[in-house]
Order: sequence, then C-alpha cells, then structure tokens
Amino acid sequence: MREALHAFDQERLVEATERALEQGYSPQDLLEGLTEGLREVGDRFEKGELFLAELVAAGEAAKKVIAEYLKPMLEGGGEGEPLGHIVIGTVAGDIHDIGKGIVGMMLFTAGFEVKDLGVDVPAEMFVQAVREEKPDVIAMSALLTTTLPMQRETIEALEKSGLRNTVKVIVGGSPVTSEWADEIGADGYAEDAVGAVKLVKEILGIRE
Ligand code: B12
Repeated sequence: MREALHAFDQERLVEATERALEQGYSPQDLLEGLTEGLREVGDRFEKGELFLAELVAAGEAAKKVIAEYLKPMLEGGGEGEPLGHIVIGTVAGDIHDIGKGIVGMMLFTAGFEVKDLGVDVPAEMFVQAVREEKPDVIAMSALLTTTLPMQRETIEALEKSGLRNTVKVIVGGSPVTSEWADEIGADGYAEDAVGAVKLVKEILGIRE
C-alpha cells in the first residue's frame, strides 16, 4: 500500500488494500499504514521531490480507499451507547481534510459518536454545533500556519458565547504543538489519530 501511494497509483492501492484485507489486516491497521504513507509523501512534496499534481493523486487514492473500503467496514462497528459525542472540523480558510477524516474515523471506531462539520468551518459554526449538539468534545484540525489562529478564534468565540465550560476542546494538524494548544487554552493536543483517541479518553476520564 505504501509503495502504491508513493507511485500515486490508485489501481495498485485498491489491489493492495483488497489483498491486505483478505490476509486479515484490520481497517484500523490499514488506516495507520495509510497515514504513515501519506506523511512520507507529504515530506517528499515539502522537499520539492514531488509535483502538486502527484501529491493530489496520492491524496485522492487514499481518500478513495478510505471511503470505499475502510469506512464501510468501520461503520456499524459501535455497539450500545457511544462513549461520548465529538464534533470535528477543519478550521476556516483551510481545506485539508485527510488527517481530520482519519482522526474522525479512529474516534468512531473507538466507540465515539462523531459529527463531521467538514472543512473551512467558521468559528460560529463550531459554536452553533456546541449549542445544538451539546458534544463532549470539539476537535479542530488546521494544516496551515495561516489558519492556526482560527483555532484560537474559535475558542474565543466559545468563551464569548458562554459555552466554553460546557465542552472540551482539542486541536491538531501538522503545525500544531502542545505549546500552541496551551497558549490558546485548548484542553489537549495529539500528534496523530491514535493519540487523538487516547487524548479524548483521557480528558473524558474514560479508562482503557
Ligand atoms: C495533501 C496536502 C494538500 C492537499 C489537501 C487534500 C485534502 N483533501 O486534504 C491539497 C493539494 C488540496 C493541498 C492544498 C494546499 N496546501 Co497542502 N499539504 C498537503 C500535505 C502534503 C499533506 C497533508 C496530509 O493530508 N497529510 C496526511 C495526514 C494523514 O496527516 P495530517 O493532516 O497531518 O493529519 C494527522 C495529524 O496532523 C493529526 N491531526 C490532524 N488533524 C487533527 C485534529 C485533531 C483534533 C487532532 C488531535 C489531531 C489531528 O492526525 C492526523 C492523522 O494521524 C501537507 C504537508 C504536511 N506535512 O502536512 C501540505 C501542506 C499542509 N500544504 C501546504 C500549502 C501551502 C497548501 C496550499 C496553500 C497550496 C497552494 N499554494 O494552493 C493549499 C491550501 C488550500 C487551503 N486553503 O487549505 C503547506 C502549509 C505550509 C504552512 N506552513 O502553512 C504544507 C505543509 C506543504 C508545504 N510544506 O508546503 N494540500
């Protein structure tokens, strides 16, 4: 799967996914593998080794496999009451959604109900979702240094609306650090999707 991602080869990625599933790998295993592969592809793009079109092709291939193979297998997996309710979204001005999608799916598989607000989500939309859905946690993704401040603005908007103490806020995305999370008054930060599940369980006091 990793090789197929590096070759931006959608057909090969689909074949590799089918083979891995036949061999008994779980969708979670494959999500972790895809995350790692995408990160490597991202690093190569940053070093100038790849063109934007190649990056987009790798991203699209990963999204297809997630949407058509992994997501359907993960859906319906949760039994009984959800462990908690999460609202997730990518902040205003930012359309990166692959990592956010993986975080949402991992949380869902871990037993949480997840409402995905999509990308380019303004602060007011997060506030409205908190008012209407009463989630336990909101999770904000930002991939651009220029959109990082939107995480702060969203927290400020929650404070202004008087809802901040009704919900935990977690932040993530490649430019986010735990120092940034502290500075803007978030309740937590995780580096990746596996960490996000651990973090949410920790801040909600759910024992493994
Ligand atoms: C794929 C990609 C794109 C794709 C996005 C496709 C899509 N549907 O998402 C496309 C080609 C559209 C794109 C566009 C742009 N991109 Co871009 N993109 C990337 C790239 C290479 C990989 C991102 C990715 O999907 N990684 C794989 C996923 C799995 O990782 P992830 O997103 O980091 O998510 C993981 C963790 O961060 C974490 N996480 C993520 N969200 C959250 C949330 C919470 C709450 C938690 C706890 C954890 C968490 O868990 C995830 C899973 O493990 C990055 C490089 C990089 N290093 O990030 C550049 C990058 C982010 N892009 C960049 C830029 C500049 C842009 C553009 C402005 C380019 C342009 N000139 O048009 C536009 C921006 C458009 C916009 N307004 O948003 C820059 C940002 C630079 C900066 N410092 O701000 C980067 C860093 C590349 C670079 N070095 O130049 N991009």
